[in-house]
Amino acid sequence: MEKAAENVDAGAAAQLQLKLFGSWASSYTHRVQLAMRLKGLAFEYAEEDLGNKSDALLRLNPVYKKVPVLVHDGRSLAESVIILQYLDDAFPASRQLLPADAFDRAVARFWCHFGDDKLGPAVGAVFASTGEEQEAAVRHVHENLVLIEAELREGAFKGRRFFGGDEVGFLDVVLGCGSYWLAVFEEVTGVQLVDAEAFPLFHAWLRDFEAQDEVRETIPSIDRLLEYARGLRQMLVAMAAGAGAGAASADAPTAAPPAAAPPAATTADIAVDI
Ligand SMILES: N[C@@H](CCC(=O)N[C@@H](CS)C(=O)NCC(=O)O)C(=O)O
Repeated sequence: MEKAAENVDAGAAAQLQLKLFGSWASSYTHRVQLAMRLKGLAFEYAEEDLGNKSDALLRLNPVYKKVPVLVHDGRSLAESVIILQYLDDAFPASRQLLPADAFDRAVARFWCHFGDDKLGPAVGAVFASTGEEQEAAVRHVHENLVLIEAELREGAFKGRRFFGGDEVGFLDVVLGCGSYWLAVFEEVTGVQLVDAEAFPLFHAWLRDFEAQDEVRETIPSIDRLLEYARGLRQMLVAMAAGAGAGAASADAPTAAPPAAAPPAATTADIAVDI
């Protein structure tokens, strides 16, 4: 297990009780890492091999068996969004990522749900498909980006630098950790997803988000992500062609979700959880 103690604001003893089980390429893990960095919370990190999950992970998250899992004072929590909300509640003196106003909090949660329920799966479908199926998936991504762009232009987030206001907040963390994959997927598939002219506000927000120190500290290098994504794409396309998981390249990443898909799955059946 890799252990990396974050060396920020070590004053509060409770912070020393935080341990995160994660995976280096997991955007859900990055959400929790980024949130703790923004809050100045020290934590221990345990890297999971998702192809050979540790007994600890299976014990701590027996329901979904996924990362991230956060252990605080010996008690564990799974699901990145639930963990983010818990961190705000459990560390009220730390920078709060959710807005203070009840309505604004609900709006942030709504768009968080949109990200996980619509935008994320749409982007994953582009990555996992080819041909006409991929063209339809790209249209679907654009339909979703139109909705976000409209909120930035004249809706709930009008005039804001970040979704959270002047600083990165809960929704920035949720949408941002995931959105950096857009450029990786564009490079690997050769399909343009975020046209700066079509989605200027979303594009500018993403560049600004990615430039933040805590974000740069959290997101792996583009080269490492590209290598991972190329292997994953190769495996997904082979599986969708009916070649079966056995045809996946030996150096393909050990990403559990694709490996769990049936050999003759159509690309529409394959979920990409990154
Ligand atoms: N909804 C979960 C998704 C977590 C997730 O999909 N984790 C992936 C890595 S990115 C995982 O652990 N996959 C292993 C598996 O599915 O067996 C969250 O928000 O935490």
